[in-house]
Amino acid sequence: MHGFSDKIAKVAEDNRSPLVLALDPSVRFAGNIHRKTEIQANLLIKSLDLIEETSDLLAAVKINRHLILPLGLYGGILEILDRVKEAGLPSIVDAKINDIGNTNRWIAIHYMDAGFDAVIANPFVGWKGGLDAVFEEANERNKGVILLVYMSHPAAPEGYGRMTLDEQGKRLFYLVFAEKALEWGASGVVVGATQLAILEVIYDTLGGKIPIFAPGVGAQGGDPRLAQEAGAKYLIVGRTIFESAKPRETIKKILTALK
Ligand code: BMP
Repeated sequence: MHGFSDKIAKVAEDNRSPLVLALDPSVRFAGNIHRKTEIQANLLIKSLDLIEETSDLLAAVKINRHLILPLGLYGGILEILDRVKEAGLPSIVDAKINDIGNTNRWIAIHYMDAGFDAVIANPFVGWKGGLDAVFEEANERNKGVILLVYMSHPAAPEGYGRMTLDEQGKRLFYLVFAEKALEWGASGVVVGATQLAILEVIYDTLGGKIPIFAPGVGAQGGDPRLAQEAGAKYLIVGRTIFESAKPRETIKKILTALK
């Protein structure tokens, strides 16, 4: 078990919530895209307020490039990470690490040393000279690595859903990736909440040993309860909460629907 896995499991239990809040507004919501300082201020204030307002209803917070690019890792993101930590929540950086080892290592070091508890990486690049560097840096710091196994968007079958031919014969990429997650000691896998049959198959392959994080709830059409029933342990929700006029009520509605 990694520090991250224990931490998120405990917070989810204490707060009775499987929700991972993704601080991801749509472009329109963030403000006038031509006024960068206005966008930066909006995103920072909204994110800090949202964490303060909803932290007792969450299992974790996930940050993606919606915030990292405009606010800067060692700028506004540090402020947000401080707020996340003060609230006692674990943090996940969704950088979908996807490069050669040396580049991956730098990406992992920066994010982890900035304070993130877990990183998301793409298993398509493989182990040797690829994700081995990410797992090394994470293990050294007792941080988590979460692997993309099947994405939530409509084109996911073009990549994650393709057949591959290896020494074990013809197999689906997402099943190979689920096995890699077990082999490499990942702290979690991402499987779209929009893909219920695939969620179930991946859950069976993992045998409950690694938690499934399911994005795609709400804005992308995924149903939280069905995703949970199919095997998702954590539900990642972005725009539905971020853009809600009453985020606490929106979260409570989702949580009630899960019971
Ligand atoms: P939203 O709830 O607003 O659709 O946001 C979902 C979040 O999860 C986004 O950060 C997106 O990049 C991420 N995500 C996803 O939607 N599907 C995947 O398969 C993998 C993801 O990381």
